[in-house]
Amino acid sequence: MNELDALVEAAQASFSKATTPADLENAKAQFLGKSGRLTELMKGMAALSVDEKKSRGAAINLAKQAIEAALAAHRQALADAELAQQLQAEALDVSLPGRQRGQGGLHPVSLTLERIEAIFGSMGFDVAEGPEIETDWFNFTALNTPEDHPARSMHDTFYVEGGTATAPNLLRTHTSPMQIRYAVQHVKRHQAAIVSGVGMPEIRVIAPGRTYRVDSDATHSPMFHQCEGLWIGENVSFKDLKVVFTNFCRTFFESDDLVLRFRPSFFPFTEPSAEVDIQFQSGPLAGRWLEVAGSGQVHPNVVRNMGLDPERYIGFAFGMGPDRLTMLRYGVNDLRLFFDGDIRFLSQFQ
Ligand code: 2U9
Repeated sequence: MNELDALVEAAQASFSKATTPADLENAKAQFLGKSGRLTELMKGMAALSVDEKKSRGAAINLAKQAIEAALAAHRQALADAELAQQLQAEALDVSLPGRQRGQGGLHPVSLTLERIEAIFGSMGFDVAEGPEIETDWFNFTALNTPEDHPARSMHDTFYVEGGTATAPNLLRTHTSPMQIRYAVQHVKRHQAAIVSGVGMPEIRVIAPGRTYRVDSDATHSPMFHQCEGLWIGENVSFKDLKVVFTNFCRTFFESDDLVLRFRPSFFPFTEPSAEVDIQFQSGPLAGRWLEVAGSGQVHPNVVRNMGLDPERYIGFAFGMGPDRLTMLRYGVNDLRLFFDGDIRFLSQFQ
């Protein structure tokens, strides 16, 4: 094999070994670079005669073309390999199921609150929502709760910054403070009619929302929901409470096969007071008395704190726990399931 053929073969071998474009360019420099082996051969022609230059030059040129062709082929091969590798790495598995945006839905307790609002709305009740951080006045004092009442203790109530040393701010322990706020607004708006003796339109309102107490077990959560109701007018009695609440329970539980029982009780803000129990006459819960609410005739002191004369205005109030109502309606036995945020549990209510 002559010297030029050997050089072409050496170049091809060297290019073949290159696995990256940088390797290949280094290999190229060894043959075609300024002091590469082919360039050195060309320099060596200076001493030759004109005829010898012609034939030698043509031979060197052929060798150069062969090396350049080999170089181009290897450049292409490396580029092809790189593209193939990239395609492999970025390959999409089109048989994978698409990522879906899950369908959202309302929390079971929110579903209950919506039902409660719709049912009482159909009986002419407004919905009042307001602050969860309350003052001592609206949460306790206005509701006729004595200074030494156990509910005011640190064991039962979450106190927060703000307020005064003797009347600190707190997380509301019920939604009744919102009803006092609503009633005070209502009385202010209708003050002229009240003072003139014409009288105000009735107060008919429910207050749903989050409430807080220092309490935590299978049936108590430090945050829980309440929905309280208030109906104040000139001739509103326990009879109306019984009608309203019977209608509510039968609609809420979708059963007319259900009876109510009022059991004497005590709350500072109502007098007389009663627990409301219901009993299904058929179905899975039949025969057991279930406590669903507390209620009573609004205490004269509370009516006075709304800015009304208790000799003229009278009415009833009730309070219930939407969390417990949701447990009863769906047969859930642990309250904490509602607040753990486990989507497997919550999605069952959609
Ligand atoms: C005003 C005056 C009186 C609301 C009432 C209850 C009885 C009651 C409990 C039921 C279960 C709270 O959610 S629970 O833990 N509530 O027993 N609530 S009377 O009385 C009011 C409300 C507002 C202005």
